[in-house]
Amino acid sequence: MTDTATDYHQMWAELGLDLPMHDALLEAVGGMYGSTFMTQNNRPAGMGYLDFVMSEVHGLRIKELDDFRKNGGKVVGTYCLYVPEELIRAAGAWSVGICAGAEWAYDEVEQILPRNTCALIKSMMGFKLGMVCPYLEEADLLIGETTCDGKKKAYEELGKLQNLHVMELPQMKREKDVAFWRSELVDLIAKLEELTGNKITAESLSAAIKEVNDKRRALQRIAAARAADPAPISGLDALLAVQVAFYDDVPRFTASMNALADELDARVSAGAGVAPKGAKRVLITGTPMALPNWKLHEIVEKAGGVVVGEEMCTGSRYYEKLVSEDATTVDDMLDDIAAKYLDINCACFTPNTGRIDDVIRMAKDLGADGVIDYALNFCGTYQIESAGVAKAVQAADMPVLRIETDYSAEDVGQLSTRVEAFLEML
Ligand code: BJ8
Repeated sequence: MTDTATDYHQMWAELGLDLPMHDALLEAVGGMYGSTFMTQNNRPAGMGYLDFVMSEVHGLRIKELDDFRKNGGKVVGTYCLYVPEELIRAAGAWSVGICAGAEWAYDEVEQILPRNTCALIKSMMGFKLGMVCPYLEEADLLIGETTCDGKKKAYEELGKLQNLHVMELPQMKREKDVAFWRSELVDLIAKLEELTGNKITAESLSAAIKEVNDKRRALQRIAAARAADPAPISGLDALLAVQVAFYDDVPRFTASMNALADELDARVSAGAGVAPKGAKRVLITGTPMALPNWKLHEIVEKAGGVVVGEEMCTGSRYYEKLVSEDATTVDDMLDDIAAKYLDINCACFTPNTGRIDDVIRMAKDLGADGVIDYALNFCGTYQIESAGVAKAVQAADMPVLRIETDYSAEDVGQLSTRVEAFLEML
């Protein structure tokens, strides 16, 4: 994946990576990227930016983090949408979402975690145990959260290997839960100020809120363009944009995504798209697709469908809602951040009817012909919600396909057959 002109092995060695294994990972992901993304037709020129970012995902970006840290900066790694990147940036640190989207070192992982743990958690542990993730090794602090039981318990193990702070996330959304969550934000601020030596001020927090909102606004523009028929961008490319949003430089990424959105708007006006007008349009809802998990989108789009939206953490849950920009004091900004983040509709919450409302609204707004509900095996929260989601989608007169899978390629043939039959039926 990395530009062959620059050799980063010295940097990776200094980070303590397992070099032969890391080379194997880069080769595998590079091959997947080539066959999945570079074979698509009529991609927007603006995707060149994301192709470049991906080609340097363990190279130039890690060098930037490395240089930042050598100049006294701190890097904070996160695994979940509930961790507010605004606070991390306001403390002068850089936030990176740690990838957990590929099978790695499962033999070692299964000595610690049960075999029947979801792929995302296994991957999170596997990248650490296998010493193949430079983002993890650049992180001065990891932030975990008490979402599902699997993640919560896995953080106990990860915390033995790396500096880790766990935020306690309530699992209901009553007023007292919002107040409790706000108190967790106050604790996080103390932790970040201790780590960076910087005080979070009204000025730094307001600037961070604005910057992160701008990033989300750019992604909203891309999402809105996908309502057009023909779709101006593939689901694969739109998914990639959100995946990259978690770790790229914020202002640079925002500018590039706004340029991409301009191009998509022009395509929509010209009636140009990546799939023929009338191609079957699918909304996907469910568990997040961390890098480099592109499996389901690839299956749908290779079968002739087009994914027009993702109701998931690597999708609308990430960019749909913004933190208010009206507050002028840190206290008021914290109220706004607590409210915005607790408004994310994750299946870890009970009840979580807001997610179903989101799915129906998005499917209608985006002109979806059908919905695919996607859950990782052993993810109890999303698996249990699946029946309710399916019922609500059918009640809204839309077909639904329920899929449970993992990160392996073993079921690709079987899934392709099911997806093809689903698209034919739409
Ligand atoms: S806000 S979806 S990123 S918790 S897939 S680890 S839920 S067993 S990832 Fe998630 Fe935050 Fe929610 Fe989003 Fe557990 Fe399920 Fe695994 Fe999951």
